[in-house]
Amino acid sequence: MSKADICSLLDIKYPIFQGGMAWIADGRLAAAVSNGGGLGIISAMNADSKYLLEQINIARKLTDKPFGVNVMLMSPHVNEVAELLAKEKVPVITTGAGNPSKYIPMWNEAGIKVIPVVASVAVAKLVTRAGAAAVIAEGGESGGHVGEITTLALIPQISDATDLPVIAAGGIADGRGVAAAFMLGAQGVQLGTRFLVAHECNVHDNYKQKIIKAKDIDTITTGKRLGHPVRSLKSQFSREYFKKEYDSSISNEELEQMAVGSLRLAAVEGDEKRGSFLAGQSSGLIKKEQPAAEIIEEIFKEAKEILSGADNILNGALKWVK
Ligand code: TUI
Repeated sequence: MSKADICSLLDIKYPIFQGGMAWIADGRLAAAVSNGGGLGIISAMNADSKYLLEQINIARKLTDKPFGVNVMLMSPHVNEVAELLAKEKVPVITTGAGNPSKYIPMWNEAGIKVIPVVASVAVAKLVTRAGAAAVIAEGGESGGHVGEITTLALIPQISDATDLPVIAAGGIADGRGVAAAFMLGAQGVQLGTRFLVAHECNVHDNYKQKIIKAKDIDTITTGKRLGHPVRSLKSQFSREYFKKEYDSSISNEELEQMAVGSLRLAAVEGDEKRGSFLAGQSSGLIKKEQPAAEIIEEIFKEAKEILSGADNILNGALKWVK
């Protein structure tokens, strides 16, 4: 069965979402991505509805294109944020770090398209039944809170498990990743780390420079002991945290306490010692800062070139196949 076209569904030009990165994805970045033809997304992170409304109004001032809001389901303010979004009727809501099923009827009644991030086939099936409009299938290569399964293995399995359009996320930063995602059965892509270095992204310059300098092996996953693994750049903070996780004399409470405030320290203060610089494995592919619109144009130009050059493969590696 062919799946709905995500661009027609959401009224966007290119099938690309910007990830809803906590402390990073604000109204200004979301508007820049939407003006560039993708779907910009504001992160509701752990903030209250007052902060979120301010960011929604900033995005509305800067763009007349559709944009989304990402709801982090572990947020202490999740209920008030969920209600605000229904009242404001934002075009799209994406969710992360949990199962959003109980909020979907309220959001759908407000005419909002709900697109949950899922990291497993089971949760993809749950949200399909609950009324989602599409799913974002996120592999463990991504930055932040991650699942176990890689993008390469996850996308085709989720694509088979739901009739909804699938947006691939995790490890994608250029046109090659986009072309591969389409071949795996995705209808679109979501990129976080690549948009973090956009000119319009307000994150501290130290954060951008760390991503631009990062090599393939420069990310690490911590937090497994507490049940919520998180991928970040290797740093003083993440190395110390990693060591303490394997030290049985350290309590879970101490570990939790250590992480409090670390995302803000990285994103706002650029604190290289105590900050937690969440980033995906695609960091090694990212070489420079650019305007968001240029990032989008470049990626899709490259994806189109690659897909039009697929004859090389058909007439080369696959030449004997009838
Ligand atoms: O949510 C993310 N990425 C995030 S959230 C975040 S804030 C945070 N900080 C510290 C610890 C934990 C969170 C930073 N980055 N990505 C989307 C995502 N969602 N990845 C995996 C999932 C997910 C996991 C379980 C989605 C659904 C799910 O369902 C399980 C259930 O509850 O049934």
